[in-house]
Amino acid sequence: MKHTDLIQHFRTAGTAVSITPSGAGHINDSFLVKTSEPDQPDYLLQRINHQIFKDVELLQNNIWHVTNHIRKKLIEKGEQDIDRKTLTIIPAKDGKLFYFDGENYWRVYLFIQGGKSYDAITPALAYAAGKAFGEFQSCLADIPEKIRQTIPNFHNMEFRLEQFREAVAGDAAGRVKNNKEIIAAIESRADEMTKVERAGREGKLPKRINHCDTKVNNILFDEKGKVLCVVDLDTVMPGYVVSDFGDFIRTGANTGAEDDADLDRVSVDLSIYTSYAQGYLETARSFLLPAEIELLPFGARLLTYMQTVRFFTDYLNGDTYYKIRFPEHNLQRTRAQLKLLKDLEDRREQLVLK
Ligand code: ADP
Ligand code: GN1
Ligand code: MG
Repeated sequence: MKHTDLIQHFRTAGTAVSITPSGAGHINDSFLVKTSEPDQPDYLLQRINHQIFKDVELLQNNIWHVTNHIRKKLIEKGEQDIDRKTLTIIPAKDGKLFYFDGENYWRVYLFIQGGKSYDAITPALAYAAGKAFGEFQSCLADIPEKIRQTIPNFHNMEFRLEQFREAVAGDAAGRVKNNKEIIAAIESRADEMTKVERAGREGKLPKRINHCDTKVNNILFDEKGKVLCVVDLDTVMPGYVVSDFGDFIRTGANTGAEDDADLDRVSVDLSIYTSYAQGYLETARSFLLPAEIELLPFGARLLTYMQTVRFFTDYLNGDTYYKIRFPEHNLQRTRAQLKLLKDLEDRREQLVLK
């Protein structure tokens, strides 16, 4: 179905005049829908990857509850410009929160005008992002509706290792033999990297509503560098806060790219790390347990390790999960993440937070 036809199925205002690809996520496809009338909003049309988000209704219900809760709190605080401070779902004409065209699932959000996302940031932006993600967790702590797992075991390291071991055993793409060193690097860290799951089972770590995809480009800033809005709410679900802390460091505090071909460029930027931690703790310290705060630096290693395992598992499986831009992309991503992990390990002492 043509995108111009698709948008007709939603309760949008104005006349859609252009629909162009937007954003560079690894999972969904996004399109900016511009309308001709200056007083009408633009929209973001997204094709939901339903191979990954298998229960689209559950997914959209989660996001509906989350965005309504955030909106309610913004109103209570007397905030202005609320449509730029939370995502707004535009329902389909039949009242559903998505539209199924017989093949694909689609959703529409209000487009946040002037929102800018970065893949590389400054310490000042990192500090603001840290505060915003802390506020995000704090805001959702009392959400009355049940927020469900949109992808079961999403940040469960034990489960990710099981998937990895199955991929090694299955060797679907015949890639195991040339990558023994990576397999050994993953296995040698497996015991330490599953300690959060064990601590959770022993009742030492609580689950809270987390974002679970705190990539640096999932936060929108205004032109002055103030945080507007946290986006990409597909994976908001209960989890350990170390995950959200770690995923931001993995992406925002990397001096190179997530998939850098030049490993010399990949390392942890300590000033970004420290600024993010400072911002995050400013808004989150009041509700975090000492055990959670103590584990934050470990979270940076854990999420970098988890992403290494996830990219590499996908590589072994023959690239079935992440969008790739060239044949060995997932291997290149794996190597870059492993390099970042080693740097985080080497600088362990410098990562300790007070
Ligand atoms: P993906 O799951 O593919 O990462 P996102 O929901 O993160 O998709 O969207 C991709 C990018 O589009 C984001 O990084 C952000 O820069 C931008 N974006 C997302 N939602 C909006 C919105 N409502 N308005 C403006 N820009 C947005
Ligand atoms: C995916 O959709 P995007 O690009 O924000 C992935 C994250 C990974 C990330 C790696 C649902 O996020 O978990 O950390 O790629 N999302 C899903 O860059 O798997
Ligand atoms: Mg995203």
